[in-house]
Amino acid sequence: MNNRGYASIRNTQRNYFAGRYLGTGPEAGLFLPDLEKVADTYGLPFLRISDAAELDSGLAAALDRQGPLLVDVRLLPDETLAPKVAALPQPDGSMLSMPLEDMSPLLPLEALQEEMLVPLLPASFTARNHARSCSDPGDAAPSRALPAAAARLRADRGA
Ligand SMILES: Cc1ncc(C[n+]2csc(CCOP(=O)(O)OP(=O)(O)O)c2C)c(N)n1
Repeated sequence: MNNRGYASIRNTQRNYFAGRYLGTGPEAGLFLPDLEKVADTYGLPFLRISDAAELDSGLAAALDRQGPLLVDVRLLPDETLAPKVAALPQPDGSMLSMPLEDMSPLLPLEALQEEMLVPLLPASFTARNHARSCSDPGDAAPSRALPAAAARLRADRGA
């Protein structure tokens, strides 16, 4: 899976360090070998899947093959990773580490509480207080799409 470097580090540097990239990929001094040449060096057959439209046929061709095959699946280098456990910048400059059950984009507090069997941890409340008072909440913003998704999930479960 080839996102030209380290997408999660790129994501962190984009979100927390205003896109000042270091060591994330070719854009920031990280050398990445040409995988076709790597395959050739080891005498391996090689296949590149360049975008989603090629995924089905590419994977089918790869799985049809006997023996080793190096498959270079190209991903979007800047894809936003979600849901994920985020550390949320606070107004005082500190970072708030979120509990595993409370991933970003954040659900509305009530939706999260409804899903949980045990009480929420203090960070879940702190994060939402910050999101309300912050003019550019970034990662901390509760998604508008997610309350509807949570409602559909509950309806599917018959809850
Ligand atoms: C043992 C260890 N070392 C370093 C890290 C820091 N780290 C987090 S994500 C990451 C890059 C992962 O790259 P890759 O597996 O290519 O996944 P991508 O981020 O590109 O999706 C690193 C080095 C870590 N989580 N664990």
